[in-house]
Amino acid sequence: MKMVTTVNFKEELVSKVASVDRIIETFLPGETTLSKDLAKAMNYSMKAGGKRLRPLLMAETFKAFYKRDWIMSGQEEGSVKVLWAFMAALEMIHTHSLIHDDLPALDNDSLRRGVATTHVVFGEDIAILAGDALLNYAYETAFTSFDTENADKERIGRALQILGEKTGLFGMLGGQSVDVKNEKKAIDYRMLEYIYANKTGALLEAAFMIGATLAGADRHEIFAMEGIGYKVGFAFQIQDDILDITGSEQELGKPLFSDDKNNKVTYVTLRGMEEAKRQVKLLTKEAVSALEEIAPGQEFLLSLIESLTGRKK
Ligand code: GRG
Repeated sequence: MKMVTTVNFKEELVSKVASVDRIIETFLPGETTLSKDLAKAMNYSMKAGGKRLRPLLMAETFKAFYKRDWIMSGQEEGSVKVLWAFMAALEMIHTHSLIHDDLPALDNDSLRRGVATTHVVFGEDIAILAGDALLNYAYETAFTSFDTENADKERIGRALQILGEKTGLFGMLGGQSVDVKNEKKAIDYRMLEYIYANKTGALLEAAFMIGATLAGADRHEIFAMEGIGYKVGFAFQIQDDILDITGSEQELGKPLFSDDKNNKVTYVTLRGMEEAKRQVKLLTKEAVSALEEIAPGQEFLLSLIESLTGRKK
């Protein structure tokens, strides 16, 4: 595959992730009032880091269609403020899913983002509530964008619709339910594809689609970005399967062999390690070509997508 790596990709990535961290931090709930213990549990996992991939993809897609330079340079335009709220909201939804995914009733993991999982630190009861509260707070956060001066309310409405659909029954939660119901069963490729497209792919699709929507992209462009999100999401989950076997616990920040422990059929168990690696590269190549066609000249975004094939965490 031809790598389109930008000259200082790694430095740029570090600096952009730091910007995303700062943006997210401004939307986190204060740890005040009698419910401060819940807020602490919500903030614990949000502040533990993570790659911030979804908000970063959203911001870069926004930039591609907004046709202005990097949008974290102190510009205070309404559209940018709205984008920030949606970046934080998507990361909250993603973090909610991780808190719940780690619970004893689901994967029962005790390490996430390099630190003890929320239920280990705060107890199972508060971890359940923290996941619920983060999911709700995500929408509270996204709704605040209606208060932004000169905001385009129609775009906000459409972005909310995407956020809701991609999170719920016909997105991440639906996919996760099929995954959970079929643990320890010999599922076929069709079902595996459904699970991956939804439990992992849907939020990545949302990142690309919302970024494009808030920047004023048309329906055709948003549809194309959904397709790119599908491919990136599928490749991302296959790489997750690979890393669950070949990765390092320290780099991943979560335990290895989680799939084996839970008797899960994965792309690797179904098609083999070599085919899994080949498929990650193929899907990435297709996503990159589609992006070059619909939004030419997005070097950082292309490099970011390509970097996921070799990710170790
Ligand atoms: C509501 C009971 C209940 C459960 C919900 C929806 C859900 C649990 C879980 C979603 C499924 C899930 C965790 C899918 C895996 C997707 C994935 C590979 C997550 C890891 O994402 P990264 O690598 O994580 O981007 P960081 O920590 O870097 O943000």
